[in-house]
Amino acid sequence: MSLPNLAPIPELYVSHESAQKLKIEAGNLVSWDLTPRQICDLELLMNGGFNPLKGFLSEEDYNCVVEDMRLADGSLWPMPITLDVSEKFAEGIAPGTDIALRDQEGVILAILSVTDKWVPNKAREAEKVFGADDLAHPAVNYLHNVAGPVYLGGPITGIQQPVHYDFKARRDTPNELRAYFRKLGWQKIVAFQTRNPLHRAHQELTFRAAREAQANLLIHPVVGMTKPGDVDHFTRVRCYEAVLDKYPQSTTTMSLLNLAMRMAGPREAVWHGLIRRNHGVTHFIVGRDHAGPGKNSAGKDFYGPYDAQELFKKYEEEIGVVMVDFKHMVYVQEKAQYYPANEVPEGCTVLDISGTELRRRLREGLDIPEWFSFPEVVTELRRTSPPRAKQGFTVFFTGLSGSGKSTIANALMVKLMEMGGRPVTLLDGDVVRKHLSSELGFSKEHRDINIKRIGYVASEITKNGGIAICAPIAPYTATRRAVREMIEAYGAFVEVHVATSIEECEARDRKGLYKLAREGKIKEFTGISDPYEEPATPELRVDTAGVDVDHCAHQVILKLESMGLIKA
Ligand code: PPS
Repeated sequence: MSLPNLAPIPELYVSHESAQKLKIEAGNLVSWDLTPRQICDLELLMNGGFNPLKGFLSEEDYNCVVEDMRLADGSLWPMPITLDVSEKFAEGIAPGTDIALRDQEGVILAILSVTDKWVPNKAREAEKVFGADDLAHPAVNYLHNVAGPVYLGGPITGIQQPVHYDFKARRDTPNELRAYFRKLGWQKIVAFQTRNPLHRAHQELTFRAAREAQANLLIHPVVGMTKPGDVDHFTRVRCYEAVLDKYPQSTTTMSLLNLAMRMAGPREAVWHGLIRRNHGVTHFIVGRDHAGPGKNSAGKDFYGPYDAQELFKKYEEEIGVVMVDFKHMVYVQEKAQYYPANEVPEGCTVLDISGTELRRRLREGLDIPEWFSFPEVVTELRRTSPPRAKQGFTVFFTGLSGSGKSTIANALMVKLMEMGGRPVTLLDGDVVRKHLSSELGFSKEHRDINIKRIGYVASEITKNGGIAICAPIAPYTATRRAVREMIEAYGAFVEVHVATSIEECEARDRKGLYKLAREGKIKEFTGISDPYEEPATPELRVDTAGVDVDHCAHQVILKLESMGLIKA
């Protein structure tokens, strides 16, 4: 295990000439438009990052991976890499079919020769792979609410790599990294996996890890998909570039990994180890709560803080990579330097800033001390995360028809326009249905499309620094959550539940729709013949019964002030 085997590993690409020919032939095949996550998975399948996988898992491999973290042939593999598709697409596919896999612009990247098609037991997958069938886990939510219901498996013939326009020089395939290590004569390489900006503590710990292992260092950040709400990878890579200068020259390199993380804690750590082995590294830093997804729906951590280290240790030999424990580094004021938390000299003052505290300081434009981070990193973070009062945000009203959403939303819009500073757009339920969704009805499928359209427009407004006010019924929790995730990538999402009771809405019946719904003349009417799932933890809940509109809108304004989104 001590010296790396840096010989090339198998890739799934065909030769350049064959690729040209295949691409033309594949134009006649039935095609599947890959999702962003599938593109990440496909890239690592094709370039050997997921070696020994030869394609998307077959049903037998899938079952073995879910149950035992192994492929059917016994090789260690902890993560199901599956091609999930819609029921409609799956209808026309049978084992023996070849499918052209296309990126989001329609470019054919690979051919999948289907050997297996099955409907997975997603609850079982969630329990075994992620530890709980709990939608608070981002990958479990993805599994149930984003991934298609049918899985296709089979070998891949790689035609071309997914195209990246950003940071091209920093992206390496496993074989490119292996060749680089060979060329420089690096014998031991310790990799650091990260999805966050690097601050001084990270720089210290990675530097120490490399020194202790007497190894060179590979900073290997994930730029595919990370946890919803993370700092975007463009900003992070600019921050990493700045930190790279702080390491002793020629001991350290950085490469970007287009991995779609699952935040699966212990299983994910083992998976990360195997992926790094494929990239030619010998050592891997595993931290406290590695790839942790945060709290479950009962407010408890999904995994114990050292579960990932324990599982990695158990399989270390098979992974073929030595685990280096992550040392939690803290700043010791009197010594003006970083120490591992368990080695702090007695009587000294320890300083630390948590991730939550850092986000608060960025949000509120407060000081971030030099002992904590590098000025270049802070400048970069401030550039992309201006104080909240200057960022875009979305106020998303949800509630029954006739609950008063539109009226409050209108009043709020006027009040915000009176304050000035940011453009305000109102996406009212009825207005959206007229201009964006006129072809849609009120089935679950159509309501979901409608809400996701609203979410998309609101996320663009938020991204560009504006205020979006949405006021649809939005009856389903999962869809509201999907919209929240879209928006929180760019700014705050303020969910306001207009909690006027069904009795009150029906008594008001401003549009006469409840009467028609009771008479069965309008089908699938929310609250009467169609469900409304109440938000469990909205940012604000208002009830309009006996309260005037002005007061309700004022409550929202106070909430926005308390969140730092507007200044009094
Ligand atoms: S949804 O579920 O969020 O897509 O609904 P939304 O786009 O907000 O549209 C709701 C408005 O459409 C009218 N309407 C109905 N509502 C609920 N169920 C059924 N079947 C239905 N048919 C028509 C109704 O006027 C809603 O407007 P609001 O402003 O909510 O009263």
